[in-house]
Amino acid sequence: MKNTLVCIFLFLSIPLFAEDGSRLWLRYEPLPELVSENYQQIISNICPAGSTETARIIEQEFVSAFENMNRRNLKFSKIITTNSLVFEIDTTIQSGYFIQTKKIKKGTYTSISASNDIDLLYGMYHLLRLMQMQEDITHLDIHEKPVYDRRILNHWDNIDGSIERGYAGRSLWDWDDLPGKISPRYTEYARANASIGINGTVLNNVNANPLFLSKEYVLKTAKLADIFRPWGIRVYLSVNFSSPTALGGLSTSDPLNVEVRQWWKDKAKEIYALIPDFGGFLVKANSEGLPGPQDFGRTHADGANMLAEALEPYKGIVMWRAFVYNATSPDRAKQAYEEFMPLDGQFHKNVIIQVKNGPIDFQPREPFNPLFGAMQKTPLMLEFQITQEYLGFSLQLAYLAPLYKECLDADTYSKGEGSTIAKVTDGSLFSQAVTAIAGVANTGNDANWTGHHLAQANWYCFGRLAWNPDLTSGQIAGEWLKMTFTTESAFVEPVKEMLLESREAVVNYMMPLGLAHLFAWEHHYGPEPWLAIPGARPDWMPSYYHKTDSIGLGFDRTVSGSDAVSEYFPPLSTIYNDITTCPENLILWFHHVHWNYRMHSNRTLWDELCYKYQDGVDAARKFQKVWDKMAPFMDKERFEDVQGKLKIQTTDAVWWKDACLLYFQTESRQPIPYEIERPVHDLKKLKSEKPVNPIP
Ligand code: GCW
Repeated sequence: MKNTLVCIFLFLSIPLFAEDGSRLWLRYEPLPELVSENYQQIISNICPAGSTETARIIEQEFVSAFENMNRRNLKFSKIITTNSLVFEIDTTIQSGYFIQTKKIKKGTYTSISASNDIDLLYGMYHLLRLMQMQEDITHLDIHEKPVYDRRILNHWDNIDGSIERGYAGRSLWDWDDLPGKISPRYTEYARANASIGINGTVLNNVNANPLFLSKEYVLKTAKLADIFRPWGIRVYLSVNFSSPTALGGLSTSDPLNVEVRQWWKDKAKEIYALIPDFGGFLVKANSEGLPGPQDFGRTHADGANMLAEALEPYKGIVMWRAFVYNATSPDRAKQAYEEFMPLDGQFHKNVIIQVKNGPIDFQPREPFNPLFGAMQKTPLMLEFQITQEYLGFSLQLAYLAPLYKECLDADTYSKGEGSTIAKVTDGSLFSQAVTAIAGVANTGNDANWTGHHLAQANWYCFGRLAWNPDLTSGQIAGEWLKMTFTTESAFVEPVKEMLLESREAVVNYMMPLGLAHLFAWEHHYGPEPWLAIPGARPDWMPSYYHKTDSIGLGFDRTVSGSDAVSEYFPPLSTIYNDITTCPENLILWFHHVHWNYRMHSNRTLWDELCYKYQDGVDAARKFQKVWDKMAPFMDKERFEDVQGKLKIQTTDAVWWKDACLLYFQTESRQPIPYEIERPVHDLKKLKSEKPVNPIP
């Protein structure tokens, strides 16, 4: 009874201060008295962590977090005593860290051990996470090590401070002020990443401005590298393939030209003189109008290997993107495979091919890219998109862990059953010198970093899955909610449920059953399934993807169609090829399905489509109701901000449903089932208005 009263008192007495979201999941709010008392018994002093800058960070972070959570000072002790927290360097540990409760004379102490101070930093964040979640830390025996060596954010940030596909303000990097003036956000950024194990950042857009390789900008980059280094974060740069011409004044950028090769070697030398731990280059070449080796009749391998050679003396890597497609291809989904498979085995060992999760482009749902598992003699890395280019920008809730997991857990069957993409890319199925994973960042200079408060969860879950792809979406959502809001289960459980359903809701009201790319082509926010601009690239038009006609809907990628199914290993190729075994959530990706085809529900395709769109809208409405009850658990600011966004989401879900159903109905010529809400939009009007970009 007494405890309950204390809890109630505490709950009521904690002022719900205005929060702008800037503290992310590192808020370290005061803990309930009982929990705190227990923690203070287990940790009452801390032994210095060493003499490096990282050691200082570890001490400062832990002490200040501990003091905030427990309202009690933490003393330093030179010797290990009962209830010490000790950071131990142990060079026999191969990877990761241990957190253990160890015996000493009459008591115990908590030890975090690792072979280097960066892993100690990760261990420290793990312990703080347990405390923020109010977990029991009495008997700890934890060993954690990351699955991927390089866990990297890709920033599509431009030199002028804008961000391609960024929806959370402008770039975090103030290039004009660097290297002289330093924003405090640089350290906060590094800290947030370190707390979730991210250890690399590509600072600039893959549509790269050659100026980033100029001495002036390398100096600016070097400053950021200095700030990030003690947090275990290396910097990388996206490079423009024609830099030797554009920046170096050479007459060609041909990768087999001796002077061009020398130019890159000199450039690498210059970079490493300033940034000794520089990570390497990310390259988008011969894609969407960017220059590349094919401009000179050379291959991707020729281009990548030239850069790899320049970086090799310094242990730098080349992340060469497989995101390629051209306007004349009859099936864009096949192209990366067609261009890259013949090159398998031809890349230098410090090249890794960076492949988007799906064969097209970060759609709400795609099958996995068939290059995974197929390219067995070349290291491959996944590229996920954290920024929600195709999932409602920062205006809509779409928790992306389920999307990432769907891909990581997908079985490629490349070495028999169980050849998941996680295993294909983590080096356990095919030995590879480098393992890595990348996420296109959703951060910007908005106070809350990600525009939508709940989109912070996507940054968080990317980091957590890059560390351990076996974590479940629910586990990660639970951690994030507890740290970012409160551990109250009346909040955590329903909101977790909402997060877990949110990506499927977006799929349903935008592009259910395997549909893709029905977006307004200028900005990818609203629906424009009818779009067909004469003279425009056909593969940028929705009609290229949905192929609707009076017979049915969907892209025939079977053996009698584009034959994209054959890029997958059996039995997947056969499963996808057969309409009766193809998973229904991808049926329109692989088949042109008759409007009256009977789905598993026994509804016709047309009716099922209508129900799916309705499901999406219903889910968005449900999210509003769930959230409306959450006011008592947080500050007014974050509550109302999310409430406002969920309202936009519902309105836009209805817009999507109406636009797509009304448009497809012109081909299906069937009535919308009576259980489905009547459209509130008018097709003619929708078609006559350009969908507005809500975050220009
Ligand atoms: O999805 C498309 C985006 C482009 C992006 C490109 C890519 C950076 O619309 O904005 O360019 O993918 O991944 O290279």
